[in-house]
Amino acid sequence: MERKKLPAGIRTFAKGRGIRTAPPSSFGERPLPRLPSERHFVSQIPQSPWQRLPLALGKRRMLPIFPSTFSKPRGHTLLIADDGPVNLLFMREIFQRDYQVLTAATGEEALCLAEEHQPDLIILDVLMPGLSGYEVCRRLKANPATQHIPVIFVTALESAEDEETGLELGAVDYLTKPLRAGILRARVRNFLTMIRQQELLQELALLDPLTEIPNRRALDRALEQEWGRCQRIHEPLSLAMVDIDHFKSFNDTYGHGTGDRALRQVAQALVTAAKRPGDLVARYGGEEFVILLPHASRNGARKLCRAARHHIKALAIPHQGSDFGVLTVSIGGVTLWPHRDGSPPEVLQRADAQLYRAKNAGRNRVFWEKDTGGL
Ligand code: GH3
Ligand code: MG
Ligand code: MG
Repeated sequence: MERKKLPAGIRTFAKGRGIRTAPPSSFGERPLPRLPSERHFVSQIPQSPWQRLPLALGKRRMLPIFPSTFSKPRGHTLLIADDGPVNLLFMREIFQRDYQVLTAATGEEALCLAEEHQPDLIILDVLMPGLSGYEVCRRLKANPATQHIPVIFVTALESAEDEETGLELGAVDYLTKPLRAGILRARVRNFLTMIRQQELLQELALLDPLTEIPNRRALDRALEQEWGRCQRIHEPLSLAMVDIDHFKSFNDTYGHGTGDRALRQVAQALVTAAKRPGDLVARYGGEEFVILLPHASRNGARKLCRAARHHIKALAIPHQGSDFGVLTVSIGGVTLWPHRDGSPPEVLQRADAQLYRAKNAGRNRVFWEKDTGGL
């Protein structure tokens, strides 16, 4: 066996803003909109990219790798901040058919709503009492919870210096009033399309194309995150390395196409076994997989891995080069308490050492650290 060198909805109802005396609308000839009901809702679940992977593909043929994450609504949420009630109403009317719209009449309110609801895009007025739009943008960009949200300034300030200031602060666009509704709608739509495409690319970069499960980069990220989480709350973390037995000879006998199909079957069998929220199955390399089981006890994790091994053997994929006549896997695992032992690279190394034992003991078995024999 090749020993590789180890590396390292909510749904809330937010109160609408009071409509105060309207200044003259700066948006041109449209008739003044009627006052809408003073309520609007948002629905958004903030998630890290690797948690959204199954949705990235927009298809259902994959098993839910992260089952808890299938509920993200596909609609976009806009946050519009403007101290002019008529402007707010006007923009809300432009967008409310296509997006969920949140409105804020002050900069402070905009900051709170942005952090709480994680809108996809913020449309920001510059001249507002209290915090100016520039200051709001500066604070949004300084806050890790909101710095990724794109900002478009829509303002009456039309000098080149003002535009430069806005763009320097990190806004993606700077539009001056008066604005045509059609132009504003098109700009926002184009930005949201671009953002979605960027997100998709980022998400695809974390997927293994053959098996459609998370790849090693996704595993490294998840392991760092879960390690930190378990360390903070004094919980155990279990990790297992899985390696297909005699896979070289399988490829030699049945061809690479059949080998690829077998890899997909093994991946799906592992995903089926590890389906608690937070569990992660990743393709680690060639014919090696990793099962990450945060919060899992030693016994629980070992039991799950034994079941997975049985399940893969029961797939009964013929393998004439194996002592068992069918395709099997060897698994090595470890359970650590991150607040007192180890590190992410070490957990991988220690699981790999157990895998090595499983291979040496005859393959098709599970070895856990401190086990005297494998099963
Ligand atoms: P052991 O039981 O000791 O693990 O033996 P092994 O033959 O499985 O291990 P070895 O590391 O010698 O061979 C791994 C094989 O996995 C070699 C390679 O052809 C195959 N492999 C790696 N990636 C892919 C892939 O994407 N598709 C296919 N079909 N085969 C792959
Ligand atoms: Mg291998
Ligand atoms: Mg192998």
